[in-house]
Amino acid sequence: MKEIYEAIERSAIRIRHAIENDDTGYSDNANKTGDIQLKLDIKSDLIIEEEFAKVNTVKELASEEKDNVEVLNPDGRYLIGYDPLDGSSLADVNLSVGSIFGIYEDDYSGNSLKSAVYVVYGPRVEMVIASEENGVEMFRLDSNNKFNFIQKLQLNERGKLNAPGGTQKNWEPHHKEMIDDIFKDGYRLRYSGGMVPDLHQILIKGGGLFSYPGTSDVPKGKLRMTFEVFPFAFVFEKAGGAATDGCHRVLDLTPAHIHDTTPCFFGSKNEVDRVKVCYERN
Ligand code: P6P
Repeated sequence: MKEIYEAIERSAIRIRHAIENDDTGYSDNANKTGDIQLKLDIKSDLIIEEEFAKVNTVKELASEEKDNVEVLNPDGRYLIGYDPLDGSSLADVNLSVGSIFGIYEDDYSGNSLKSAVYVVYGPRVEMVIASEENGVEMFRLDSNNKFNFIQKLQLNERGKLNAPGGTQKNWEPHHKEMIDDIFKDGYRLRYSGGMVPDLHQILIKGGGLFSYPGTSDVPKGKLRMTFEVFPFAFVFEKAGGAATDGCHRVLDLTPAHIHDTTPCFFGSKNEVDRVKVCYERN
């Protein structure tokens, strides 16, 4: 697994340089889920592909920016599901963006995850690794391009932040009532439109709720299981929190296709329980 983390570190250093120096404009292509690809999306995906090609234990890559999986080493052990630059459109307004990696064995189901990593490209570049062995560890890039361990991340039983995603006019009534009630309890709104910094903030601040629900126009939600939802569900569970689709533990789900999406809620246990009570009633 160490050589996988090192490939992610090398990729993060190169992607950070691309964010700071390259064109943030749109390409002429769209990905499988219909997002018009930014030149940075394509560049970041290429960088990650190049770095993982050096790792013999990686069997195949499944990228949000590619229709199908790409086989690297038929005898490899791990499958990597990743979003090379999540929230990339925020780069041209100088907001934080991120890369997300799920490290799977055998298949891309939630319970096949063995580790999850994300990188936040913000005022500082930080990498978070979640594993069975070590829980959730945060590292920060220094001026010598070295990632140094900073702290373990652990969620409280309940928090103070609320990050409500999705188009509000299309929220189901029970979802809107739940979100309003959470704000009535004094939670603070923290939502940038970037899943990686928004979830990182909840982890660092000790808790709260991030939600991207199914809506009347997009019942299965926007966020992709393989590349985004499963890796963060793994991180939140290892940090003492939870992740649900409203009714099920997210990591108990299995996508029919690697680009499948799901409604998703990540947070401290108290907040995720609140979601389940609300959704089981409706
Ligand atoms: P909306 C970014 O495009 C992304 O995939 C996630 O990073 C983010 O949480 C979500 O979409 C934001 O979506 O509909 O609020 O713009």
